[in-house]
Amino acid sequence: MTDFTPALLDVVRADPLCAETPVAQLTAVVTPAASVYVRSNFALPRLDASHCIAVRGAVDAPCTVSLSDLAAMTQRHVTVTMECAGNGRLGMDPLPPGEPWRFGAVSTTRWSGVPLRLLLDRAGVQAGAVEVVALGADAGLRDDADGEVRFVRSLPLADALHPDTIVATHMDGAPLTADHGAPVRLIVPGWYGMASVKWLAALEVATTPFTGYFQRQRYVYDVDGVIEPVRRARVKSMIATPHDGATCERRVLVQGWAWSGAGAIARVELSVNEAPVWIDAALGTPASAYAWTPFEAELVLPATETVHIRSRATDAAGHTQPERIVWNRHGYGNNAVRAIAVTVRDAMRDAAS
Ligand SMILES: Nc1nc2c(c(=O)[nH]1)N[C@H]1C(S)=C(S)[C@@H](COP(=O)(O)O)O[C@H]1N2
Ligand SMILES: [Mo]
Repeated sequence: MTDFTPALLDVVRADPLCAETPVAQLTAVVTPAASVYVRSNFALPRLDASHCIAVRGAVDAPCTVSLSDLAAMTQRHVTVTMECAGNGRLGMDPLPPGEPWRFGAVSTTRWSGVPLRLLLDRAGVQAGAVEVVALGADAGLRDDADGEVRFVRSLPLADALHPDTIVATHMDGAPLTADHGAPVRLIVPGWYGMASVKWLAALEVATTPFTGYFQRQRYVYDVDGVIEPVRRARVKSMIATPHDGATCERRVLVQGWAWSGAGAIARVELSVNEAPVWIDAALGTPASAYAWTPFEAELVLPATETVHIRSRATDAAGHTQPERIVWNRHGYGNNAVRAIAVTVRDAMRDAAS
């Protein structure tokens, strides 16, 4: 059972719900709440208003935090572009197992809640702590694990203590919906979505690195058995208008978004029909340090019927989107340059004139 409205999402899997943001909804800075992509690994846990978060482990004073405790604390609002690490999996060949996401498992949302740090400070993190383990209330069976697996993820202590890592209760000013983690979830800006644990049930301060299923068996780049954890989002861009498959005039305003978990976007370039020349797009101001950066450029397309347009982003840390993705076993982190195809209106007439 989910509470989604199918018309506002492109469903990849119905139960548990995995659904993409429709391309047409990716033209706004903040994605309309009903169209924010959903990625759930297990059946929805139904939590009510009496839900509390347990704070325990290597802390001086273990405690439980109720929803009214949270409401009484200092609120923080962060606008965050969140992308599923599996976004673009369908662009990998051969297709790895996992949800076959196209390119809409990314959204930008204004989240509100309490800095995780306030909860940790209240409990008193002890010396020797290295990570904070966030436990979701959802669990289920997996083909490659024994017994029930719970959705549990750890964060390095420094990321957990960052003032913009929040325990969120609201999106877009309204209480979280069940699919997005009601009544409370973690939001970890800059990281791929798996770090933002929904239906947050407990926080455990740990003195050794956590090795659970969703830390070591999933959300890892596995390239020929060499394992690298999936953490911050790789630099990426997407063209939002015109959209893939659209018909447009020869003179066309190309607009889109670029983001990176490693910092600000420094440059976005466009190319037409695999031409080796890249054209710089103009960058707009992002809504926050964690929100995607708008870009645009006016292009004059060749008078052929089908034209391919590509975008390539570079972040302030110097990472540029690769031409081709390094294939990995679970199909994560596909940030390769992608071409959209458009049909040029009256290409033949224009060519003749
Ligand atoms: N408890 C729990 N938290 C979770 C998940 C989950 O299955 N269970 N999925 C994660 C993944 S993989 C992503 S991409 C984001 C998606 O958040 P959303 O559904 O609100 O867009 O939630 C993360 N948090
Ligand atoms: Mo994800």
